[in-house]
Amino acid sequence: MTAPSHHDAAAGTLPRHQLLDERGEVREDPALSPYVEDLTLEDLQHLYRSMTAARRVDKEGTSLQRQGQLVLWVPLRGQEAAQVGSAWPTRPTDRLFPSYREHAVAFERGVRPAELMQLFRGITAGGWDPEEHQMNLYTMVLASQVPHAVGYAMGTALDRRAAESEGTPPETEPEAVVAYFGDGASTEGEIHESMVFAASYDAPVLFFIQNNQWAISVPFATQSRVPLATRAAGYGFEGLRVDGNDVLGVVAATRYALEKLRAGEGPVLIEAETYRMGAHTTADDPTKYRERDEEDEWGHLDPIERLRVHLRTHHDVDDEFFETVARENDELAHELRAEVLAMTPPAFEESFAKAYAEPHSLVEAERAEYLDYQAGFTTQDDPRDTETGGTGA
Ligand SMILES: Cc1ncc(C[n+]2csc(CCOP(=O)(O)OP(=O)(O)O)c2C)c(N)n1
Ligand SMILES: [Mg+2]
Repeated sequence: MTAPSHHDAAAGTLPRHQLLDERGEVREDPALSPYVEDLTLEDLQHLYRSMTAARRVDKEGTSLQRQGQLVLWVPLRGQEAAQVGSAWPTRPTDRLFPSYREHAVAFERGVRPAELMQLFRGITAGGWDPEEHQMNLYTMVLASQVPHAVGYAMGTALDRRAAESEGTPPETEPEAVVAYFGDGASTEGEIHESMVFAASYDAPVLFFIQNNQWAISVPFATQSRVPLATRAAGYGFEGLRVDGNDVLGVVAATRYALEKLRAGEGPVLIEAETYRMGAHTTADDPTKYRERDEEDEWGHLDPIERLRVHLRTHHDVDDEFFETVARENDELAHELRAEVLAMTPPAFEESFAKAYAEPHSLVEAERAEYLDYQAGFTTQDDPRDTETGGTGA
């Protein structure tokens, strides 16, 4: 079965790369196969571990939110190959700019699941140290990270050129930048501006689009008449369309793109065609806007399942490995849960101090209003809880 595509009219204009098909069989692709030729069994097992760990953490995130322990959770289920496959080939010195669903990318960059969940528990407005992981913090404002990514990429290229002209070229490989965004975000104006600048200045930036077929309740077909990868040509750089549920295809496409960026051959766009198997967030109910048949169809294209089958049938990986990984993932999830439950959220009024670096009269007024409101309650209970909230002043 091939992936359901909403844009068959223009599909013939750009090949869709796939190296590991739905049945776990490897396909030959002259352009991309050479980029995964050196992968060892250990590498494949690492990819499998990362993808399944991310899925297990994701499941725990949803449970924790349902139990009132997280403010919100943003599920990634279905997008593990796109995320792990694109993050794994990056170097520690490369800089990544995520949206808000890139948990598996963050884990691959060494962010601990508990660090990431601090944001979703309201402990912090960030979560991890962007300098330590060379990965920016999440942003909920669609596409806002992409101009930053392009500016950062332009800056690294300029720094390098300046150092070279001064006769002090860095010994390290040129840095690459990856900007992650979704099919929905791709229609924001900032994306157009980013792509124009990136092209004009040959910025070493990879625009990595996870086309998960939905922007909350808006289907991809409404957002674009063409595969998003075809748009790159209009800006004058290369766009690749890849099966985003095929981790080998994503690794290969990303390696190819990073090599091009490091050689100073301008930006690259990758559209990874994948599927958001769960809800948009824990505040969303997808049964209201999409058909069960569609979910079932994509269920057969699961990115983890095909790697599992491949490892079993072509590398003799046995039950013991899969059982061990499952057990390790459960342990990870249990430790994560304990760590999350031990995090004490700060008092609500403290959030006012975090709006700006300097005091601001409007924020001060809001804080005073909140404290006044809170003082109207006679009990220590949360005033937002009307069951126990005192006088209701
Ligand atoms: C500038 C802006 N407009 C609207 C929203 C509301 N919003 C949040 S997520 C979302 C859909 C995004 O879809 P997509 O880019 O495909 O990413 P996905 O959630 O599918 O990963 C929208 C419209 C927002 N966060 N920011
Ligand atoms: Mg989307």
